[in-house]
Amino acid sequence: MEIKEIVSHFTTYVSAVPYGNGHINDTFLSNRLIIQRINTAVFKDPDSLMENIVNITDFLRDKIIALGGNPQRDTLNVIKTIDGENLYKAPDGNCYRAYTFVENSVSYDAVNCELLYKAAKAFGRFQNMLVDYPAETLHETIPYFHDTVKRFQALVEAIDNDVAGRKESVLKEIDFAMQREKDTHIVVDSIREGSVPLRVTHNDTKLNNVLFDKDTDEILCVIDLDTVMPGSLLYDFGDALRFGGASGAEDEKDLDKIYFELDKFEAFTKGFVEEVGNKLTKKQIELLPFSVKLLTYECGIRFLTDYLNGDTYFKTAYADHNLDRAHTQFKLVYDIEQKLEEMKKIVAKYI
Ligand code: ADP
Ligand code: GN1
Ligand code: MG
Repeated sequence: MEIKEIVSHFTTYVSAVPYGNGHINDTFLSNRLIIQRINTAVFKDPDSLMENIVNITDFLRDKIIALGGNPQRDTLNVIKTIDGENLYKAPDGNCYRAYTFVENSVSYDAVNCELLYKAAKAFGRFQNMLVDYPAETLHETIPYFHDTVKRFQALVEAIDNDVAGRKESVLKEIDFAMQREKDTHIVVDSIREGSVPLRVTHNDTKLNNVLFDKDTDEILCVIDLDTVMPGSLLYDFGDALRFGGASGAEDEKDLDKIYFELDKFEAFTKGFVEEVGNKLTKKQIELLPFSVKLLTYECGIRFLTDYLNGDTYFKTAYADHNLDRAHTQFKLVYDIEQKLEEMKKIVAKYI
């Protein structure tokens, strides 16, 4: 399908350029709109997904206006098709949506402590603004998204099926994952018991899902709302530090360059606790450092599973891309394990 044709369902076509570097959707910028092909292999019910996003952004817009903010920059804004639909469904089955382009904004793939502190505040405020959102009206866009027990089962299935014939080449990585199976139950069980409450959370708090002002680095908004669903604050905290606390890129090949940085952990913890600290239960506080290890492990086993399945989920640029990503995540897990005691002390400093 021609991009020109797609754009014309939302606005006048001028030109279109690929934009950003997410692993899931295809993003274009055209005539001051962000146009995205929704990855329907990942999000199987795009209508429900868009219903979530329209409702969430409407809710956020009302709050931002009430607080005297700028709703054009402080939240995403969905642009409907010229026929008034949330999505353009192309004859070839692909689904597209549009947002207004947040002008003069930037998202970062590598961050310093100052930006991390700000990003933590952005995710914390996002969480606070949604605290009274009617969670029961949200569709679960990816069921069991952060259910580590189910993620582990998916890995076991991928190992058993070995569809891409890659199992023999990753026995060490499989062993690393297997040794930590007992960790997979901890947060899931705490949610079931009620010591960790279910909230509306973002669930994909990678740092490049926050937009900053290009000139001042002031926080603008949290984006990539596809996975906003009931979850745990621990998921948002852990996933943000999985990415933000790493010393290098998610696909760095030189593992000597990959370790977990405690100053980044401290910067993010400070910002997050300043915003949501008063909402944390005793159990959540206890599990904050562990959540970073868990979410990093979860992402690592997801990359490894996708590698074994023949790279069907995450976008990859070369044959071993998912394996390189799994390696950085496992290296980080190992390093976090050495630093957990230090991390607990840092949490105690801010609670
Ligand atoms: P993915 O799910 O593939 O990660 P995102 O929704 O995060 O897709 O978008 C990819 C990138 O596009 C973001 O990291 C950001 O840089 C940019 N982006 C997305 N939406 C906007 C927007 N409304 N205004 C400006 N930039 C945006
Ligand atoms: C994906 O969409 P993006 O690139 O922000 C993934 C996250 C992973 C991340 C790893 C819907 O995030 O869960 O943590 O890649 N999103 C989805 O980089 O699976
Ligand atoms: Mg993204």
